[in-house]
Amino acid sequence: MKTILITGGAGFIGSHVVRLFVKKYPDYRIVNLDKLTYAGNLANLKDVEKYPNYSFVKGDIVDGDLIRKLFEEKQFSGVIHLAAESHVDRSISNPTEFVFTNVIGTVNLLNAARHSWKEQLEEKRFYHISTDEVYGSLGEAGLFTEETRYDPHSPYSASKASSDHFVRAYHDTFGLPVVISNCSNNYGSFQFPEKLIPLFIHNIRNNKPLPVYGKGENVRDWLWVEDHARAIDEIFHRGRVGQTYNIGGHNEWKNIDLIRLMCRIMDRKLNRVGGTSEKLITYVKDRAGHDLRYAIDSSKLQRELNWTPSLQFEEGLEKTIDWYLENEAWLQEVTSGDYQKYYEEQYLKR
Ligand code: NAD
Ligand code: TDX
Repeated sequence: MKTILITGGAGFIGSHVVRLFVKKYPDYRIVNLDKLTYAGNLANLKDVEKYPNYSFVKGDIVDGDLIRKLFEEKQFSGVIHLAAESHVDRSISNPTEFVFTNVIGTVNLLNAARHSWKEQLEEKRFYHISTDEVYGSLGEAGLFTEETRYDPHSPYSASKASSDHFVRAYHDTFGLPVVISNCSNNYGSFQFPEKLIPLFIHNIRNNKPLPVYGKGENVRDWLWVEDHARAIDEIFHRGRVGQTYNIGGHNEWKNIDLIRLMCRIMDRKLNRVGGTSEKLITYVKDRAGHDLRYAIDSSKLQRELNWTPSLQFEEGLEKTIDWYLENEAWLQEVTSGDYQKYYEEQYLKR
């Protein structure tokens, strides 16, 4: 029986990965290690928490002793590392936290894996989940490939780029069996409402302003979170050691076009007169260092592992909006307390 460590499993993408693995692999023991920051919520995993192959450990990946002991105790044969500080705007207000979790936390996990995995390395795997933001920003044309030079601009992407370099260095220097993937923007259920799509659903629902950064002309490539989780499953099991795989939705949207589409769908779902929600659009000061465009070439993943996105964006967006409208209690819970303070600092000062 394999024991797999999933870090950050109480967060947005992590909870989808934990759910997929717990249900699909009853003969794996899945250990979810999460600090439960503002972004981690065990309510995201209610449907799998009683499964006999699932367990949760509350802990901080920055705590090297805890990580070392956990590896000794559990004898993991695989790691899927998602724990991170993940929001660009927070990295602009507080960069240091991103260095601790994203860089030092990752190095702690690499050290523990390296010391614990002395033999049968071909049966071990350290899978690091990263982002397309490490490649920087594209102009009007072109796509990020696995060969694109790293050029991070925000403290968030700089910290993720640094962690990617450490993961590759542990492969090259110590022979650690690693694999990395860099994914585009995810959307779907359980995403914390500080990111564009859930924040704007929440604000439209509550007739609050929709703060569009700059002119709304930045482009993002959106991927259904369950398609990302499926790609992670494929890469964890069949990706080649030492390799990087880009994951993307072939689904580029200018922010303002996406926001207008969301407004139209929400008007329909909330029985509002057409055009009502668009009136909430408010142009605010641009994000510092705001990358213009991200778009991913995921042909390597398609060619080698036969993965393709499963959902059309319009369908996925409708499903996502329905989920947030039906899960108002979840939204209320995560937008109270700590988050509320951050929300005020972030938006009410603009
Ligand atoms: P998230 O912010 O929703 O979740 C992060 C999780 O990590 C939370 O549960 C949090 O409690 C936990 N965590 C944070 N610091 C920790 C620490 N020090 N120790 C242990 N746990 C800690 O993030 P997400 O959007 O689900 O992203 C998951 C991963 O995927 C991240 O590594 C992110 O860089 C990457 N990624 C995200 C996207 C996206 O669109 N959201 C796209 C590509 C890559
Ligand atoms: O209030 C807003 N107004 C706005 O115009 C917010 C929150 C965002 N935006 C813009 C900024 C971006 O151009 O929308 C776009 C998407 O913003 P985010 O949801 O913050 O995502 P992004 O900065 O693109 O980063 C995301 O994708 C890559 C995730 O947060 C990262 O974790 C992931 O690595």
